[in-house]
Amino acid sequence: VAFGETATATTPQAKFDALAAKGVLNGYPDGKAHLEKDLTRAEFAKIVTKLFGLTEVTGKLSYKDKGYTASNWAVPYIEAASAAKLMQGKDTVKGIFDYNGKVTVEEVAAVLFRALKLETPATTDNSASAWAKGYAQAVINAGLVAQGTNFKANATRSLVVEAAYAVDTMTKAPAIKTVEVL
Ligand code: 6LA
Repeated sequence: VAFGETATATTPQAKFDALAAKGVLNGYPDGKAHLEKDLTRAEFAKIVTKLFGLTEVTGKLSYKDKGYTASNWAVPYIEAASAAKLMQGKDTVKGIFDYNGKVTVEEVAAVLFRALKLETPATTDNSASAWAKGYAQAVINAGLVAQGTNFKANATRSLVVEAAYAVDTMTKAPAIKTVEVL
């Protein structure tokens, strides 16, 4: 890597390592990334908090799920993502977040759409549910998730790592400076 350049990770494992070094993700106690595993909505809220530099929120319990108490490790992250309006839960009428449920690709798309303030595309061509079609298309168009992805499926750690790495690269890219030549 030449002076002034940043190494670009190309494999999911290298991207995981780069994000782990920044504290966005943690490996498992066995020291492995387990990129093949699914992740829960609680785990995803933690990644969202770290990736977008949100402030953890304590002393607030916005949801009514069983076990959603002050001693639940995920609460500060879920509250942070909710306060930032990046997550709102599965059922706003009943106040259910579903923190133990697996996060789906379309839910990941919804969060990235909101966080990055992506544009709603005029047309869509993807496998997402009706509520998420626009979000899915926006992340496809932004190059964050591949077009052929099953958006209704659970998101693997590998998919989340790839998308998070792309977001981190996008948002941390240095601004191009224009130099006036006299
Ligand atoms: C209440 C609602 O309409 N929820 C939508 C959608 O907004 C939710 O997005 C996230 C990312 C969330 O905000 O928690 O995941 C769950 C989604 O549930 C959807 O309704 C089925």
